[in-house]
Amino acid sequence: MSETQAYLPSAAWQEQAHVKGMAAYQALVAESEADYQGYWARLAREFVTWQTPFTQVLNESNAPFFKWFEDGRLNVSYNCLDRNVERGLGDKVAIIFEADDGAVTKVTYSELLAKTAQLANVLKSRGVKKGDRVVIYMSMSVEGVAAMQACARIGATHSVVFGGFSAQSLRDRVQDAGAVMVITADEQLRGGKALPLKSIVDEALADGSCPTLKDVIVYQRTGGKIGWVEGRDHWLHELLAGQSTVCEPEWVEAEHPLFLLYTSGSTGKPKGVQHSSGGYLLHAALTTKWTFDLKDNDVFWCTADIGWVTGHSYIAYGPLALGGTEIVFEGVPTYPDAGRFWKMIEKHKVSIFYTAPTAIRSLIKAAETSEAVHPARYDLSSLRLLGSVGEPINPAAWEWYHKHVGGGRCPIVDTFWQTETGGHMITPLPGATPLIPGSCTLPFPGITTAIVDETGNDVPNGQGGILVVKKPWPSMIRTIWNDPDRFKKSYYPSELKGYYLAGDGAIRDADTGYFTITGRIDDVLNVSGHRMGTMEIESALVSCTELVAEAAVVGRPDDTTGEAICAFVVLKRPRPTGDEAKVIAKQLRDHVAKEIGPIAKPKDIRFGDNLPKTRSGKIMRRLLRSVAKGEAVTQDTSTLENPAILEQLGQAY
Ligand code: 6R9
Repeated sequence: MSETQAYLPSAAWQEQAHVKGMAAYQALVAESEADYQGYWARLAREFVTWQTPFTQVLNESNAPFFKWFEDGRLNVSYNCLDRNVERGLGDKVAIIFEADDGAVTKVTYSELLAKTAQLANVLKSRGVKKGDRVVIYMSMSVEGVAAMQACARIGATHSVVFGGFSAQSLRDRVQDAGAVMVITADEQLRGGKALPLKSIVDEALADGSCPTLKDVIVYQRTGGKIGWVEGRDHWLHELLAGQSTVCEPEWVEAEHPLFLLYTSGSTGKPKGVQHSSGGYLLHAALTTKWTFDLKDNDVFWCTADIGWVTGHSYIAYGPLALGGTEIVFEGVPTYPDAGRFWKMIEKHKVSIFYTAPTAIRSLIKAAETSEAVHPARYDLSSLRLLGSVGEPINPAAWEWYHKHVGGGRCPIVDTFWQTETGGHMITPLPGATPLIPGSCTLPFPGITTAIVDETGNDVPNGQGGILVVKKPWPSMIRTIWNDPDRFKKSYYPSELKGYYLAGDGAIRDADTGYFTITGRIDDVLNVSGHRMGTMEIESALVSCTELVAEAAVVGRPDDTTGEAICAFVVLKRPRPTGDEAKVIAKQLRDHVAKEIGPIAKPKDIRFGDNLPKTRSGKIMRRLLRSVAKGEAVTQDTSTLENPAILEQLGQAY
């Protein structure tokens, strides 16, 4: 990696950006190093409006359960809505909503505030109180964002469940969170199709397995036919009728849980990552300003779904906290054709565009196949900044994005972060950081990422290791809901000197000190930027008890999705081949879709009479990874109990 490959910020960028040039970046880093708490306190006063100012900054007395701004009180929805209206931004467009069919609705800050307040009053009228958990199982919509804001307004803790998750996954989350309410829609529209939401909620709640659940609120999106449980189900529009558009915000402590978001770990069921109100909001707003350089006249578009953390920090909270104008898009990038993103950028004059490498890679493929959906066919001159998130962006995709979408003039911020971190951790700042394709560059000012070995000792630059964060930061995960022990074990293992363990491997360049993420070091896969535990998929497969005896799941590289899921399956019946194997593979995929959701369907399924195991009975996953990649097995197989199995596993269905 040499300096000559770097893309330097233009003079204009260095002059106009919120963080102007490398010297400004370094000054912020120096400020945070000189007085860590003072630095964060300054920003917390600047970015968050407190109803009761905090006097304490960081409380480390019960580490790793850190507390930030503990005695301060605030309301997140006040900060995102009322505050902007009070600043005179009431008539400014907060959300430009584009529906699947292209219909556009614009919502101003005053309107979003009124809608949120009404919705908050609905929640209150159904008895939802501060601290109650509300599950939101919604498509991308203004109502989805307003539902999150409404929870924040009354101090209820939301847990958004991605609309692609199955009834079983939804049930697990409602149960674990002990939710009192589910907010959903009758159906969602994606790619010209109406997909069920309410009927999945019905299935999730059918067997009375969620005793805490009282109400299901249904937003009517399509008017499609749905089932109805009297007493439990309520139409949102009926409950909204007559509700006041004023709702006094509930002032909560800074540490009050704003939301839980379930994400995959290496073992067990998905964990409910618990976030705070004050520290979380600070980092969501701060990173939106510095990383995305959000300005008053920008049109910001983050293409993530509100079911993922990116949709929380960079749709529901960060841009609204700054009074920005943003796009909320209901549909998919390939409908009506793969030019949809470019068409929308042109139509809405999007200036900041934030998406995932997997989307970029699939749009590259589409553009290379059909000239009509090539970005060159659209006027993308409104763009000034591009972003990437979710997985490493390979340099070839980076270069294409830079040249064909950004016209060679837009910096790309490759933002590394996680559900647990709440906001950006390692990222370029567009007016400061020289960019090197494939590297997320340097820590955000105040974030103390480092690379260490298994015992927590720093490794020299140029040598790979384990990515950690040395000091607690305001938007960090507070705990795993219902499982503080798992929180400690997963993120603060005793051998790492009290550092936060991210779960990724990384390397710093010997010359520049730039970070490159080398991928997960645990059994978590990243498929199209979605996190999935191999164990979760294995349990889904073996839960197909009539067919499956044993299953092992590994990842393999995939050109479009980054990683692909590869399942090795032993059936309770003789090993199938040919057409029969295809039929059973489909059955298993459908089963996984039902258990977890379609995103967890294995791309490859390989059948064996057994799995390759050591004499002590351990599945040889390293070997499975080679088989999955289609590589010749060069590893030492001398400890393998049953070498003949390898030949059977050669065929993927
Ligand atoms: C925001 C988000 C987190 C995992 C993370 C890492 C991978 C995210 C990345 C990246 C390389 C980037 N990841 N951004 N890897 N470069 N810019 O994606 O959260 O869904 O929790 O996933 O995604 O492996 O540990 P989440």
